[in-house]
Amino acid sequence: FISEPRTIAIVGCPFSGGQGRLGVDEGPIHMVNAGLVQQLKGLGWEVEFDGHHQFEDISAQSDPPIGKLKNPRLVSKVTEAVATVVGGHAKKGHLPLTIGGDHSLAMGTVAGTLSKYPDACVIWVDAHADINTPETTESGNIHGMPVAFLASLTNSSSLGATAVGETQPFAWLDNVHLPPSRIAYIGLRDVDAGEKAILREHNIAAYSMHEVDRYGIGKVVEMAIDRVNPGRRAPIHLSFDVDALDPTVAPSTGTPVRGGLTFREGHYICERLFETGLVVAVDLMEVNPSLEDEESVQQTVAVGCSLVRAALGETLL
Ligand code: NNH
Ligand code: MN
Ligand code: MN
Ligand code: MN
Repeated sequence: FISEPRTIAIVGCPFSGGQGRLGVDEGPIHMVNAGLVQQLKGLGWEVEFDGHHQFEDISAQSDPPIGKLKNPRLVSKVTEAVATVVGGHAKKGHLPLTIGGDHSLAMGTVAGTLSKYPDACVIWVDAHADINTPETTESGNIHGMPVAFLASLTNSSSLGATAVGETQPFAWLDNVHLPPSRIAYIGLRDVDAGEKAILREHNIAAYSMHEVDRYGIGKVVEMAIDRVNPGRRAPIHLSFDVDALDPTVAPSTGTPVRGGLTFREGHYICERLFETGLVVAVDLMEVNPSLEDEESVQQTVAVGCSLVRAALGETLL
């Protein structure tokens, strides 16, 4: 049984180093400026927000690729810091709400959640599986890899050699382990060939848009919870990539994929997870206010805020 947090700690993460498109670092700033703090207070929460997280800067010259991985030192440093911050809030009994920024940040958020709740499970809502390894990645973008690191499908030694005396990027994650049996995906529709093999090999619960069409979102959410949380007692970390939504609903994101979740399907997932009383941490990632026109940006920011509210208790009645 989880004693219900009464305080939300907003962790704003203006970070874009896990992928190549500038602007996604502006996502959390826009969401907070849209009134997120007041909106959550309006739901009855205490809200802590001490400004956006300031990340250490590592210049591109001092962070050349390792193998195919881009910005490995930067992403490792930033996500390690996020793990400490998120873990700290969770340990105080607060509910960390992390606003990205790109989805590589979830290496930090999920690690932080596990530091307080070792038996937590993760519901990953995304068009993409984000489970590439340094071997399978085609893009080299680390936002396509967080689940592989969290689930120990890869580790820092598989990156290959770094300079003598340098700490191996992602070594801090080597002792973090989210069992593959405690990950469920909803909304997938753009999964790389290597990722499909990994999902199959590890028998990971994955509900793509095909399953959403076939069973309906209501059934899919129950199936997802039952797979990762059969007794319905374990804490749930919700990691929501806004690109899970259809691009007509959330256009301002770096890798939109058509055929996504409707506005209601996205919100239903959040509402239903909140109803379980088991949600201990929420991520809302990949809102990029520099993409598409002003109306699209405003629409995407607004839908990001409303998904967060749904995950934190807003009801229709
Ligand atoms: N699978 C691709 C990659 O590894 C795309 C990942 N893009 C995302 N993930 N937006 O959520 O680069
Ligand atoms: Mn706190
Ligand atoms: Mn993602
Ligand atoms: Mn995605």
